[in-house]
Amino acid sequence: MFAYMLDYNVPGGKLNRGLSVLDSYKLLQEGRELTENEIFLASALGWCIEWLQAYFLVLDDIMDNSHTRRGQPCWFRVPKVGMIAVNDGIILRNHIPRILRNHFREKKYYVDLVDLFNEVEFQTASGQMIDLITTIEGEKDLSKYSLNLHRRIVQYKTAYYSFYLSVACALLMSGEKLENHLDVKNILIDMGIYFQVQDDYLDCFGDPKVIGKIGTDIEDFKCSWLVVKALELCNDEQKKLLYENYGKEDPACVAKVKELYNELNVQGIFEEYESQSYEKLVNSIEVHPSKAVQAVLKSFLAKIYKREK
Ligand code: DMA
Ligand code: MG
Ligand code: MG
Ligand code: MG
Repeated sequence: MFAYMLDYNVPGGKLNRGLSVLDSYKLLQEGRELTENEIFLASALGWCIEWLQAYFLVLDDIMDNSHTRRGQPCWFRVPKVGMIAVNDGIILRNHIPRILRNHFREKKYYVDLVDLFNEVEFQTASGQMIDLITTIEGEKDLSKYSLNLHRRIVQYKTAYYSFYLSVACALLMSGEKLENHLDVKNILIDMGIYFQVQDDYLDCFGDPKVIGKIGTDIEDFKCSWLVVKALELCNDEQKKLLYENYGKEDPACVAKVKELYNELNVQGIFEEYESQSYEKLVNSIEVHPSKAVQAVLKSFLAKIYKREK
């Protein structure tokens, strides 16, 4: 049962986050041939991030009342699992310090590594908290939704663990101190925000067969980038329609919201946002003094630009 739970929840994603530790470490070593042990350690850290991700996703799907993930039913939807998924999430999470202790206990950067994972987990959980409390029944209020609030949510719930964490792991392995790399961190946070805007877009406009999940943001009254943009663009009549239909389970209400997104050409606005963000990110990467760091950031950006999954 244990192995089944792991096989169901840990693999099956794109592994972008995990693989980026090894990729980034390689680039930071500027072409030096890595030893087998270095490859092993970078891979172990990559897997820690994938376990962290599995833990967040198992719980996120319960909280978001989602249906599918990575092309299969969400773990809590598996009949014999149900709310045992909560404990499975905790078990997935508990493996991170165990992996770290097993393989990194003797390293100079061990404490920094443990600290990093703890801090990033706290940031993510805080982001999830803001994401969730904006949707509390009886307190739903679209007038609170703004680009500012959206930014705060996605910076915390997504950017730290999805972008900063991999590169921070590679920096620690390279003997660097994280406080000397705040500029890198800021660029990665911006990249993470862009990535979550894509996720919001794909929730509504992506192909479930490709992204492996069925969107629930409209039903869940999420502070999605799409609804924030729609609120910016709509007239009074369209606003009334949004207020009446956003956050309802009824498929007819969801369809009306999607229709309005099309009317307002939110897709076109997204495409504009996508190319503008790309340009801004490239510019901020290119002013970085280190070519190796530039290569790390560019390889990360190339993985996500115009992604469809
Ligand atoms: C993802 O937010 C954040 C975490 C920490 C999993 P989300 O609910 O938009 O993700 P997804 O669309 O994958 O359910
Ligand atoms: Mg979700
Ligand atoms: Mg969520
Ligand atoms: Mg989403």
